[in-house]
Amino acid sequence: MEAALKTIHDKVHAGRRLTEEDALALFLTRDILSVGEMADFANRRRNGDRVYFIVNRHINPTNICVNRCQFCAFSKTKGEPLAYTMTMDEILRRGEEAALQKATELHIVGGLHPDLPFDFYLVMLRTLRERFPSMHIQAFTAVEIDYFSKITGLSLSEVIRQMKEAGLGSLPGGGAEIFAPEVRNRICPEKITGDRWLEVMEAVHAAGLRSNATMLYGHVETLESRVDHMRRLRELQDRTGGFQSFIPLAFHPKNTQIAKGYTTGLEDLLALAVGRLYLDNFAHVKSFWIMVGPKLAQISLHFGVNDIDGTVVEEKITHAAGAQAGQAMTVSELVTMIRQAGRVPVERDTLYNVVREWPA
Ligand code: V47
Ligand code: SF4
Repeated sequence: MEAALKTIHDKVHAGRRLTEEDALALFLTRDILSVGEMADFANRRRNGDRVYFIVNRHINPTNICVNRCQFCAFSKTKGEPLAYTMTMDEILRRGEEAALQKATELHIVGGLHPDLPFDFYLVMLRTLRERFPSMHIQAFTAVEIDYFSKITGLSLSEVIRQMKEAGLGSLPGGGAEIFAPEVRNRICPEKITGDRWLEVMEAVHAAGLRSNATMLYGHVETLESRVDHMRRLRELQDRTGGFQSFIPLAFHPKNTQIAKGYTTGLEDLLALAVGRLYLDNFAHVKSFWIMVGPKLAQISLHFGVNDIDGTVVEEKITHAAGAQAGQAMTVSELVTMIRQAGRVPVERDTLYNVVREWPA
């Protein structure tokens, strides 16, 4: 083992916190098996052999967005041929399908629409909660929450309070991208700053809601900016403890404004493993199988990952940008994938309560 890795290995096994230099050294090594061993150790110390998945359904009510981030192939400008906004009936139909499949979660995110009023979202939450009271609604990125505050003039805490009252259960982790301004200014100049993203999440956690955190990698960012991103997540998590899972998202370049190839398998595994090792205060590291493909997601279960998201059913954001994976997996496919990796499949709900556990 390389000398730098040996020091890190000893720290990990002693339960000591890694530094930013350690994280950078991990990103730079090609000794992927040593990194995997450490990340697997850290994961199993915390989560044992259990690997979680969820029966969920993604809904993207609109792809019309005023931001038009450079890396986003999903969004359209109002009036463009493929721009859409779902009616409440279309949203409810997806909810019905989810209920039939015994989904426990609706995952709802969309573009920043120039003229849908805040009330549209409140009515959507209320209607979904009334019709499907047993489903948890995980909805709106920090970027959308900030936008609602902008268009209404309400404070962040008031927006969150009203949404919570209408049925919002937790927030997904999108919109984080890479916090460093020099990267953000190149890939999403219109988007809220990294500071603001963190401020929104702090307010969300203060309101008693949990959330996830993502990191979009494989575009123009440097390894240092990835470490900086994770450092800021770890700091906020030390203060609030409100993040449930860390989800590195592999950049998909097709139909975007960023000329770059796809990420490699090694890069994907390192992003997940380094997340597990550096973010020692995050219980869960999730490999979103849609982004890395089911095969790599399965391998990642030996590289620090303990969650592979879920059934998903309809995925527009990554597929608009060239994702090759399907859009849906059945429970039995997810269970087989986890079992064959030698782990114990556990169906969870959004807040990581056990819905069903399969014997090993
Ligand atoms: O914020 C957009 C990313 C995110 C591309 O919290 C892209 O459980 C790759 O955050 N290539 C939204 N990624 C999706 C997201 C998410 C997904 C699954 C689970 C959870 C969770 C959160 O998708 C955006 C952005 O970072 N994204 N375009 C692209 N071309
Ligand atoms: Fe809009 Fe989100 Fe796409 Fe950016 S990533 S253009 S904010 S939908």
